Formats: sequence, structure tokens, C-alpha cells
Amino acid sequence: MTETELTHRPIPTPEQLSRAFLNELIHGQGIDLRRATDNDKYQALSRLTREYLMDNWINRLSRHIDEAPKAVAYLSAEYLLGPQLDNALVAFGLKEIARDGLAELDVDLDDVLAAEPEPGLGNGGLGRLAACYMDSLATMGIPAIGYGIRYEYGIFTQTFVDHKQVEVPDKWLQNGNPWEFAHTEMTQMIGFGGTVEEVVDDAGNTRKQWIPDHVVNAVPYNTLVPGYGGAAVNTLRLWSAQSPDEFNLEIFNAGDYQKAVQQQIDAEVLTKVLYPEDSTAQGKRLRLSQQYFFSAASIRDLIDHGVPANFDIRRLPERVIFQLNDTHPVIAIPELMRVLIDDHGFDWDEAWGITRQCFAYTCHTLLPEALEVWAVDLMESLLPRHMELIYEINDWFLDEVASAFPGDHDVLRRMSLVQEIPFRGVRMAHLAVVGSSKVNGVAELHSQLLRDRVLNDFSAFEPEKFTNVTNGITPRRFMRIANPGLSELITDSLGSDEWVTNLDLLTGLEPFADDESFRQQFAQIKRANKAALADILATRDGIDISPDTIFDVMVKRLHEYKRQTLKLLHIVTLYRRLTEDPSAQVLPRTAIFGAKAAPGYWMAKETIELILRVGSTINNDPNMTGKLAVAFPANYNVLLNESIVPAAELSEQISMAGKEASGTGNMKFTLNGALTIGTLDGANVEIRNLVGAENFFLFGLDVDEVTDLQQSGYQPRAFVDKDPELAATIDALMSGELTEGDVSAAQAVIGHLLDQDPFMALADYRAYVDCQDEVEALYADPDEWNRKAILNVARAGYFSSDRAIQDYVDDIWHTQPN
Ligand code: 26Q
Repeated sequence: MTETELTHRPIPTPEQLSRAFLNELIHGQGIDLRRATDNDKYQALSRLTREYLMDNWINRLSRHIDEAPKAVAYLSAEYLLGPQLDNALVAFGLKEIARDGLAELDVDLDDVLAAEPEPGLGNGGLGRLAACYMDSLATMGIPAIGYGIRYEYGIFTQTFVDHKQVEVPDKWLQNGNPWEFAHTEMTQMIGFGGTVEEVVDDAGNTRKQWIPDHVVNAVPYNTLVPGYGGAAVNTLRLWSAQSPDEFNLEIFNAGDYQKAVQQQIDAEVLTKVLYPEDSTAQGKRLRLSQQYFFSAASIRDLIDHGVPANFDIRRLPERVIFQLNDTHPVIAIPELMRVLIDDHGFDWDEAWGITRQCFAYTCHTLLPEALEVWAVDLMESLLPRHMELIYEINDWFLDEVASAFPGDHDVLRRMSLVQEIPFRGVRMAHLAVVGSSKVNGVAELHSQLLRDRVLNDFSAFEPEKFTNVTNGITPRRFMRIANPGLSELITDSLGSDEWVTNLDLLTGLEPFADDESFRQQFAQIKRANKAALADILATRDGIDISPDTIFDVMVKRLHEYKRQTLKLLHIVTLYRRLTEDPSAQVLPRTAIFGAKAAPGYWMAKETIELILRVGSTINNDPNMTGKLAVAFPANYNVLLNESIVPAAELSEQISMAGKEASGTGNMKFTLNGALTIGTLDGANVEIRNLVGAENFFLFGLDVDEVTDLQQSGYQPRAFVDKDPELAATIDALMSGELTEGDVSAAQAVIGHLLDQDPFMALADYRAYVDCQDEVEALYADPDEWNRKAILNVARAGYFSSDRAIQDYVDDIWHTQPN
């Protein structure tokens, strides 16, 4: 047998698969079918499936080494991958074969799939975006490697106890992870702390040398990322921290066991847990250590293993572009400078010339409190050499600025990489912009606001550096896998499944919007997806919902700017209308929430509690039965998202204008045929432009109106005073009638709205509620509703992550498929 035969195995028949599955169970897992748990079966089927991934991975790897194209190295602290097995089966066309093969053994594939703990190595949008981009890069055959952190504990598992969020650790690795391979031989040693010394090299030059005071080993774990159709399999390389010494034998032998293992514990804590914060950047030492740990390991890995031996490192920009997913990996910029200058002997100017071409930076926020600033003290103690280099970069940069804007001292203060107030700190976004060849926002509006506001000085200084790449989502996971019913209808109608890798083809569905029989099939699929979600919530959460109501969905991280509270005000408005007039004609509605709150974000947790308490009152009120219900399943994650998105009819995208950088949930709902109620924020603007204003429920202040209202002195109470329904809604919440008589339950959340309302929920309330009334009117006409929903699907092709990746290739990376 040749290697080529080994790595080009044919697709099995169901019989062959079931045989191979039994073999894996017995010889791989060491158990027979009768006693095997779902986890055993999951492990066996995964190992079987990954053999196909390994084949393509090996084949492609050797091509890379031979042909040496320019590659993308995506640097991200988060990858919110979601379940792997289902995705791999679909990518290789094995899912139905596996279903049939397992059925022969009386094993249900869905039970096996359900045994997988999803890798939740991310908080929300930013982490999920990285996962979608890995999918597109592989599917499109673009040479790429993703670098990140192998957190032992991913995003916490959310439970509700007495209507409060309680976090439980996410032990996703407990049963072993069949999708990863450790490569200890590619370990990198990462230093921390210590001092910088001057040494004289062989040529007699004085050089700087960093002498760290401790070292942590970075062990890479390769996770295979299959492209759809099995064409290419890319690598996601996640770093795990390991102590360089098992434990200190000397101390151990002297009898101090505790001390002997302490060193090991201290090192390995580095990659223990994902920080569950997604918008406030706190200056924590461990967080900076994580960032440096994975950034430095990745840069050095690329130099050690990503270019041929004897490669002239001056040509690095021809071989690699490091894409920085927000500021979390920005410390990679001074790290590359350090490697070039201290380890390779380059002079400063040449090193800086190379470095600046090797990076590109994506910004994901507009919130000032989310911009990372690291205290200079912390930086000096943890990374003394990097702090020196940052000062040097700053000196060089401020010289450039000074010659561009002579005499303008204020601009120097504003653009400096180092801030003085409120504390001395390194502004990571500034470092990212200065050290990158390109800077992009994640939606048109966001990129414009970056240019006009957040990074205005920088875009005036280097306008050509700034660009936009609107986010995208992978149609494989968020349509083909999540919504098989609609996928099949689309394939039948278009006569091919090419849309899965060329989502623009969905425009071919437009004529079907006027086709009565297509509309009916579309409606039946939506109805079946709603029934499926109802079943899942019944078993998963003991929540009862009726598919005879409209599914009105708001799923995303809990944050004030996203305005879950505005949605709650609407729910209470409907509740009041129904209580005042029990015969009132309202559309039967189920409001579905999914949201995790950062554990330290008090207001967010109060909001969850309030929604749960009000929800439970409404759900237990017999007068509301069949009319109004609130469902808030715990632990919203990728898997649950895949059931919610296909079942949704109304998508809530109601952030205050100018706060949501893009949003990607909004795209998933559009693609799956929900109509959106939303503000002119983030990618909503582009969604509305593409699907047509008449097919989108727009409400609320736009960015300029928000600014005007802020400048004229926003008084939230004025909006209550002039709107009796809003006043009554707030009274109802404050009276305790919706919170089991507890009059203080709503105080924190609603009191804050009345006093400050920084995200102007009260200002947008009337427009929102009136817009919801329009939703009701349209829903009463199913033909019109479905026609608009179909047009949303047909016009959503632009939001494919394949298009986004193509934009990165054309505008930023200049790479070729391989
Ligand atoms: C930073 C420092 C310390 C601890 C945590 C963090 C941290 C971690 C995660 C800060 C931010 C995040 C995540 C941000 C995020 O998810 N942003 C979202 O990115 C999406 C993809 O571009 C956009 O669609 C969303 O609009 C944006 O909110």
C-alpha cells in the first residue's frame, strides 16, 4: 500500500461505516456496543470521521510546504467553534451515511451528536466570527492558520437559581477531545518579567537582551478545520501552558510537596480559563499574560515552522500577514520587533519596516470602555523589553505626527501610544493602528464612525490605511446544518446546492416569493422548525412554548447598549394591554431570550433576573395563556442558536444607534427567513439596504439624532411624562405586580433608566412599540409576511463569510487560493 492510497480513502457505504464504527468502539474506546455510553459512541464516531480530515490535512500540508504561498495567520484570543462532529460529517458528505450506518446498529445519530460538549472558547460575536472565518478560509482553500488559546475552561455554563444567573465551570475537555493533536515537539518557551540587559555581540555591537525571571512552555494543539466539500482542511493551533519542570525535585525531596508543585500550578493557570468579559477591558495581569503568551508563541511558531529553513526573514511580509482580531493580540507587534532586533540582529528601522507590513488590525467596538489600555507599571514588570520598544515606537511615531501637524501639541497628546490620564497606560488600539498596514471596521457604519470619531486623528493622518470589511457568517453551519428543511427547498428550487459555497446564488429565489406553492412550503418548514424548537426547549429546559404564537427572538450577550430592557418594556406593554382589556385583539406572541451576563457586570445580572421574574409572572397568569409568553432558556450557546435561528420569525436588533459595531446574529436570522425589527446600527443598515426598506421594520433614533439628543441634554423622564402608556408600563414594573409583590425588584434596572438611561431606551420606546404594532398587522397577512421573509432569504447572500474573506483577500491580505 502506498501513502497516497492511505490518504485518499473512498467514502464508505453505510455497512462499511457501521463496521468501522464497531471497530473503533471496541479497539479505540475499549467497550462493546451494549455497554457503550453516548460519549463512547461520540468518541468512536469522531475518531472515525477525523480520519477523513487527517487525509486532506496531510495532503494539503505537503502542498503548502512545496509551493510556499503567502498565508494568513489569524490571531484571536477567542474561537467560539460550536459542535464539531456534525460540521465535519456534513463537510465530508458523511452525515446521511453515518445516520444509516448507525441505524443498522440501532444507534440514533442525533443522540451521538448530542453527547458532544461544544468548545466554547469565546464570549460571543468576536469569537464566533473567528470560527466562521476559519470555516470560510478552509472552504475557499486559502492558505491560513488560526492561532489562539486552548482554554481548559471555556465560557461558563449558565444556570438559573431563583431567577438569578449562577455560573458553573465549563469542563469541556473532561472526556477527552478527539479533534485535537498535541505537538510537544513544537513547544515554545515564553518568558515573563525580569530585566533588560546590554550585551556586546561577536561583532562588537551593543545589543539589548531580555532576561525573563520565569518561563512558561507553550504547547501547541492542532485542531483540524474542515472545509465544506472536503477540499481543504486548515489548522487551528491553540496554545496550552505547561510548566517547564514537572515539579521541582529538589524541593520535593526535601519534603515540601506543596511548594514543589506550586510552580507548576502557577504556570498552568495561564490557559485555565477564558475571561468571560466581552466589553469592559479590565487591566488584569493574568489577562495580559494570556495575551502575550499566545501572541508570542504564534509569532515564533510562524517564524520557526511557517517559512523554509534559511528563509530571508526580510521577506517575511511576502509570506505572511498576521490579522489581529481586535487588540487582544496586539502585543505581537512589539514581540516581532523584539525577535527581529534582539534575536536576529536587525537595526531598528529595518525591523520596523518589516513589522508594519506584517500586521493588519480589525476593530470590533465603538464603546470607549472596551478599548484596552494596559498600565505602564504592569507592562514594565511583566514585559520590560516590550515596554521599551513601545516607547521607541511612540517616539518615532510622534516625530512623524509632529512633522505632519507642526505646532499642534494637542494632537500629539491625543495620538500618543501612551496616555497620562487617568493613569499612565499603553493604548493598545493606537499601537495596533500604528503597527499595521491596514485597519478595518466590521460594518459600513462602524468603519465610518471609526474614521469620523474613535480613530479620527489617525484616519486624517493616514486615510488610505482605513477600510471596511462587513462581517459575515458561514452558510454551512447557519443554514445547511442548522436548517436542513429550508436548505433542501432552496436546493430543489435552484436546481443545485452550489449556493452553499456561493451564497449570491440565493437571488435566484426572488421569483419564488410570488409563487403560492413555494410560499406554502416555506411556511411549512418554518412551522416544523418552530415545533422542533418547542420540543428542544421542553426537554432541555422544561419550557413550554406554543408554535401557534409568533416566535419573537432576542439572543445575544446581555449588555445595556443592546437594550434587552427595551424589549422587556414592550412585553410589559402588551401584558398591560391584555390585562386592561382581556378581549383585546393582539397577536399571540412568545418572546424568546438567550443571554449570558459577564459575572462581574451587576446591571446585566439584574436585568436577567428582572426578565426571568416578569416572565414567570406572565407565564403563570391564566389570562395570558395562548396570548403572551416569555421563554428564557439558560446557557444560550452555539448549539442552541442553531435551533433558535431557523425557528425565529421576528429578529430583535434594537441596540442604540452607534453602539453595535456590526452584529452577526442579525445576519443569521435574515438568512433563515425571519424579519428584522431594528435600529440603524451596525450591519442592520446594510441588511435593510439589501433586503429593501419595505421588508424591514425600522424604528428609532439614528446616529445623528442620538448625538443631537445627547448634546441637548437628554432627560429620560421627559419621555415618560409625555407618554401615558410608557408611564403605566413603568408603574406596573415598579408596583411589584409583576414581581410577586416585590416592589424593589425593578428598582436597579428601571431606576437607572429613569435617572440616566445612557442608551436611550425611553427615547426609543414609542417608536419601538408602534413598530411592533406594524409587525402585528403584517403577521395577520401570512402571504405578505412570507413573501417578505422569502425576499430576506433571497437577498442575504452578501452576508456570507466567504464574501467577507474575499474582501479581506482583495483589500488587505493579497493572498491566493492554493
Ligand atoms: C478584553 C480585555 C479583557 C477581557 C476581555 C476582553 C474582551 C473580550 C471579548 C473584549 C471584547 C470581547 C468581545 C467583543 C465582541 O464580541 N464584539 C463584537 O464583535 C462582533 C464581530 O465583529 C460584532 O458583530 C459585534 O457588534 C461586537 O460587539
